[in-house]
Amino acid sequence: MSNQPQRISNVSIATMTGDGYGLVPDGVVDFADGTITYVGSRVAAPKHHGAVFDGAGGLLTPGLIDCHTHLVWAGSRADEFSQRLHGASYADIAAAGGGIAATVRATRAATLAELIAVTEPRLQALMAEGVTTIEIKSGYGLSLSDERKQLSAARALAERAAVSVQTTLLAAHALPPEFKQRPDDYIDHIVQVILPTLVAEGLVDAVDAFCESIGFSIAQTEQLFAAAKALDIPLKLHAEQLSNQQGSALAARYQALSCDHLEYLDEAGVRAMAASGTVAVLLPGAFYFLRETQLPPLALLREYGVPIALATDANPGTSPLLSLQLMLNMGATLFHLTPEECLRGVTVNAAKALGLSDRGQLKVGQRADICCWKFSDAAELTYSFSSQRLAACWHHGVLRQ
Ligand code: DI6
Ligand code: FE
Repeated sequence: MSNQPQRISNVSIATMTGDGYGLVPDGVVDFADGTITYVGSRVAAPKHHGAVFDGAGGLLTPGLIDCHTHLVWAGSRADEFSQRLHGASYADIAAAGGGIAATVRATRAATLAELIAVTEPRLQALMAEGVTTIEIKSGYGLSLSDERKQLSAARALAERAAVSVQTTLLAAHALPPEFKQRPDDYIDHIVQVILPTLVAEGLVDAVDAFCESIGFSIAQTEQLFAAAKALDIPLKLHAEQLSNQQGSALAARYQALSCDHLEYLDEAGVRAMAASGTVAVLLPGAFYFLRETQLPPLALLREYGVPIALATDANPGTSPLLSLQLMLNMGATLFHLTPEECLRGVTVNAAKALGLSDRGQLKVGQRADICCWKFSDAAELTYSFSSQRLAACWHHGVLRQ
């Protein structure tokens, strides 16, 4: 955080307040101590004596927020990808010990230092495109010590890089080999041991689960949610990705921050999410990589006014993609979101999906997480993607190098 008052001038500003971009042409943003003190037109700006950054006619947006990632993993699943393209089925691969289980083995075998080392370049790739806040889930450890290792790696990365990290405990991602065919016992173990221990260690900002026919049932998810709620930990849910399990209605009942994926969400689920203010996090990278054909119910989400966010879902199995800008593009091309909806999905609504009210918009009092782009038309952000288009980026008021 820099104490010197700073100004960015000669820019258009997508404040992301109101319904669309909330555009301010020929604008100025001032900030001090990491907090925005003025956003508005240049002519109405207060006198300023500190440094001025010339935005060269570009666009300012809030720093981008990737609100759903599984960024910390070891190993690669490129071999499985190749096997599938040579004709092996997902079931063949799973039967041979592949899939999530393969990533769990590799992640368990890695040391904390190794996990940090393999994750750092992934984080840098996202940051190079303007990400200033990222959510990182566990879920490839599936034991107390290995879930701790994943979350600790995420926290350590936040210390080393100019980015804010929110950690989510996703111990209920898959069944570990120790609990083969005993999912209820594993949920008991999460509720009695993994969750309270890691919460006490301060490693858990939110709790998530994979509620799916091939994941955990509604009853198991609810048991976990009740335990997390009792500890005052916010909830998120992987819901209705491959089938409709009514996970979103359960999540809404527990006032979850977000439900994520949602290709198979129905109207009752949309209505429940609208009533609880739960954000719909859409993940076009997984949709694309799995060659999914069922589209999330965009018209219903709009009709009921459910806030929509977009994220990378970065993970080795279903979304091995490290570009949030690509997700903006896919949000439009694959899900038919407007460019305004796409940008809201990685700023104001992504902040909401993480329960963060201090970022995601450019307005007085918000954190000075700011991207300055080399173009002035906000639609460019959805139209194309590249790390070369970011002119400058401030994280908590500090210009990132
Ligand atoms: N949904 C997914 O698509 C990923 N996890 C989840 O809950 C899959 C993760 C993997 O295959 O490694
Ligand atoms: Fe995911």
